[in-house]
Amino acid sequence: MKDIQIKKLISAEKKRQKKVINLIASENYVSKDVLEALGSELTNKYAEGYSRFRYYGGNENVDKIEDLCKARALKLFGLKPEKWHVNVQSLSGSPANTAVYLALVPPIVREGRLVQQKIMGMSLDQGGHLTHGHKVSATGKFWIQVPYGVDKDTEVLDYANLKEIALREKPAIIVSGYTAYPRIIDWKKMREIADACGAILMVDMSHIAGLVAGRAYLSPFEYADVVTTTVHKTLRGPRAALIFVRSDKKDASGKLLDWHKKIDKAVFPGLQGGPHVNQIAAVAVALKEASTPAFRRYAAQINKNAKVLADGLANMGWKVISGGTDSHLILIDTWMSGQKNSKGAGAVPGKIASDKLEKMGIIVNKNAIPFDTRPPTDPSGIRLGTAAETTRGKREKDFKIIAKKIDEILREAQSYPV
Ligand code: DSN
Repeated sequence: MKDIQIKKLISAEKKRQKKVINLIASENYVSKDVLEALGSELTNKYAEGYSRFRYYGGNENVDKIEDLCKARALKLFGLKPEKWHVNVQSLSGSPANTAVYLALVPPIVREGRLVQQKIMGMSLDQGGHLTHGHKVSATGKFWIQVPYGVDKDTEVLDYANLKEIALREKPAIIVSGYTAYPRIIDWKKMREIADACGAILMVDMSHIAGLVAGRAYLSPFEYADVVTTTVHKTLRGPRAALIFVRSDKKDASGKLLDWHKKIDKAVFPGLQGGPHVNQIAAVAVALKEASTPAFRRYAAQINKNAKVLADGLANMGWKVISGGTDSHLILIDTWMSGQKNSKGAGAVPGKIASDKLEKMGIIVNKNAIPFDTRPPTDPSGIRLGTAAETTRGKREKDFKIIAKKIDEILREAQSYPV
């Protein structure tokens, strides 16, 4: 590379990534093949439109790449093309979720007034995502969020309470799948709740997509109407998103709803112009990698490692939200309302916890815990994930050591005034 400044910075970042223990739950390390596709000549190509319906010439190779990517996406999750459609053009998770709302529950102008529809989504501070209707996101400005959360005592979903909210508020769409929820989600119950109030059921499986692909987490496809996912978390692909949607759904009169056509239109030309073709090729590569037996072993190992990390920290006195994990993700209350427990662990605000860990080479993110009393800029906890370090070959014995290191660093941090 001739640009020395950027070359040096890329090389510094490469070194940083190698040196640290990366426990960011939403990050991973892609293969050389994924990087090669991302850095290919495909980045030069404009391809507005979809396969065989493009607004630019010269797309004979691009059409094949997009078709292959779509076929691999459906195959990986065991979906029949007569029942499911997939859009592979969304640039990332937030635009993908916005495209779903725009397509299926759009704001309507009635008698000159904007009528906003309701998205029932988990609150950000309970583990939801900004695009599940939070007020600072466009999804909370053009739609009305009906928030829900976890049970205060168990810190897991209370489906009876969710049903009550749904029946009272009658949302147009219910979003399940979260960014800071470590436990199994009962998709069947979510389907029952959506049916009870006549809502569309959307699952945002961004965090767990790799686990679903690797059969290490229950698949939502049997129950959901729409499934969105980013590709760059447990699925270990490039930064990108996929939208899966049922194409065979009919209305009460038996007419096809054509949700897939609406979704495609919402992505392009609704929200974006030309797709990033290099990214689509890299997604295709990652999807092929995720269909191998080696990836299944990887997904199983992510879960095993997460359990060891959660148990290790719990045994050393740290409060693990919900008491454990069924995925790659762990939420730790480092603050415990300012108290230390009988094992002397606690009373480290999330920001200090994250900063101190980073100084010692362990990268995490500070995170709100359910019913947090501290501000989002310095919440009560940290979020950990095992996907990235599992890619680098770490096993249970390594995560026992990592738990011990985290405990040591946080205990030292307890002695700093807050
Ligand atoms: N930022 C992602 C995460 O860390 O979960 C979600 O967008």
